[in-house]
Amino acid sequence: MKKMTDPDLCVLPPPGSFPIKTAGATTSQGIFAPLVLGAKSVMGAQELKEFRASVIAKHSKVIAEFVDTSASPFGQLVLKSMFEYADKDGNGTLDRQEVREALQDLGFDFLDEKQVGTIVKKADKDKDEVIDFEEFVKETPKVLRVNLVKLAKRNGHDLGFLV
Ligand SMILES: [Ca+2]
Ligand SMILES: [Ca+2]
Repeated sequence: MKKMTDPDLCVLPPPGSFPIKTAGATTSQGIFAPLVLGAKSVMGAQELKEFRASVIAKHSKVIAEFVDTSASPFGQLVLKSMFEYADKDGNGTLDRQEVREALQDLGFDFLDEKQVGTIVKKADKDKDEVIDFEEFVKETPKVLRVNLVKLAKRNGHDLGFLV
């Protein structure tokens, strides 16, 4: 019988660190980086590779699925990170300028000033000229669905899907 009780085997640290600690640490990457890192922690490297391949192949579908899961706890977390990212002065609401910058950062540079105004107006249900988190959660999935699909068609896979 072999000895199976080597204590060293039991005290090995887990390989790598889990990328689930902070939302703020990932803001320098694509805005979807938290999504991909989240996927990384539940999938193996091989599955992730296949996931990436399928993302590239079926952008529009994946985007639609993300938008559809935005009501899930995970989707809520992503929306919260996005809101905090967009709220540059940290006052808990997004003004038109912050919305415009966030849309630019997302790569939606095809939106002109008028279109940004329309988005803000549509999202601003209580007409106080700023977007609070509740309004953001309601409107963002729709805005993302429309514009991410446009963006994906335009420039492929540079959305932070490929962390
Ligand atoms: Ca703000
Ligand atoms: Ca408002």
